Amino acid sequence: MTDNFPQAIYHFQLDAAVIFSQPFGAGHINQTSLIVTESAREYILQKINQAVFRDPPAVMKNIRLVTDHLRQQSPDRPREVLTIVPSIAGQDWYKDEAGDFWRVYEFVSDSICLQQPRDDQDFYNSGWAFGHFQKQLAKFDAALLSETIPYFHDTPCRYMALHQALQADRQGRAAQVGPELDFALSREAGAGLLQQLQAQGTLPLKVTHNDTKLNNVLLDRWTRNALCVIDLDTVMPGLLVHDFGDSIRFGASTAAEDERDLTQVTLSLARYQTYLQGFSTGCAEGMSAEERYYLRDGARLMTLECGVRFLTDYLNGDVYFHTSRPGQNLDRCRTQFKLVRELEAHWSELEQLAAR
Ligand code: ADP
Ligand code: GN1
Ligand code: MG
Repeated sequence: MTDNFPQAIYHFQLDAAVIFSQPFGAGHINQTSLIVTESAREYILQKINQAVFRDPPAVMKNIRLVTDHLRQQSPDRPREVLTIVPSIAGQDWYKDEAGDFWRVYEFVSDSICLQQPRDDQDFYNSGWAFGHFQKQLAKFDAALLSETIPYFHDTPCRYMALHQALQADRQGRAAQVGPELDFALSREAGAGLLQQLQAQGTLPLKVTHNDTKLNNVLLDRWTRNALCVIDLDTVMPGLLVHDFGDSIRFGASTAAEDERDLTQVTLSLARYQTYLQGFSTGCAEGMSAEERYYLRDGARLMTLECGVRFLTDYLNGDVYFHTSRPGQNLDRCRTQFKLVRELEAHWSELEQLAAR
């Protein structure tokens, strides 16, 4: 007998029979469902997006290694580390007949996931969580990790993809994006700064999260303290300033990532400062003076890069990021470019904040 639940769930070692399932969360990449069993235990079932992650077993191996390492550091606090639920066959994933890869995590109990911070404290706590995450991984051997998405935060490579999309113009949309394209091209020359700083040894490669959006950290429902860093698909060698910057582009904006009214989209300096404090405290002594100095470049370039990626996906026909309405990727691109302008307008203030 079949039911309406995703059938892949029957291939995992749950504690009891499934009684409920529904699509869940606001992630742009994987297909996520909440699953509830008759003992009222909750799980997260995900179909891994194979257009994005070409080698799902390698992704899961990274996550297994990283979560094992994190758990060793806080063995008595299970809610603070993502827990993989094994398949019936004892693996960290299940591959169905169609070739799709699925995984299950325990739902982190009494947690909340935010699309925008309610107040400064929420954002401070998320910054602390991502800073602490880097600190906890400081001694992890990066050579053990597969690069799940090559050149993920290589901004010049993202520009190459934009040029290719423009050239191909598969959807005939290039004519609609003149101002956005002009903006992107006007910033292309300096887009490789972080790669240069890495190559010359000023910024060291570390094990970083690489996708530090506010909705990739869970807070405790009651205390609102940082609880658990999730979405570990892109944990790879990267730069500390990437992780700082990606959080800023999402959480220090005064509007949603896909806001259409750009007058609503501004940079909150208070939020920037609060995140900086939380992140620095979480990293503890793990942030060098050079990394601190280039935090604002991380914020600017991660925002620019994300705008370029949204624009590229719009030109390609919305094939990478999930969308729920036409034009959403172009709207997302516009908010990112507005935020780049905002960051540039406050450039010297951002340096002063970091110097404090
Ligand atoms: P995506 O890669 O598509 O962003 P995520 O792994 O970030 O997928 O999951 C999407 C959403 O599902 C998260 O933003 C969060 O709301 C929720 N989520 C994922 N894992 C858990 C978990 N273990 N416990 C509670 N909620 C979770
Ligand atoms: C995606 O998976 P999610 O929704 O947490 C993307 C990030 C982007 C972000 C933009 C693997 O993050 O790189 O910054 O959307 N993840 C991947 O919101 O590409
Ligand atoms: Mg996510």
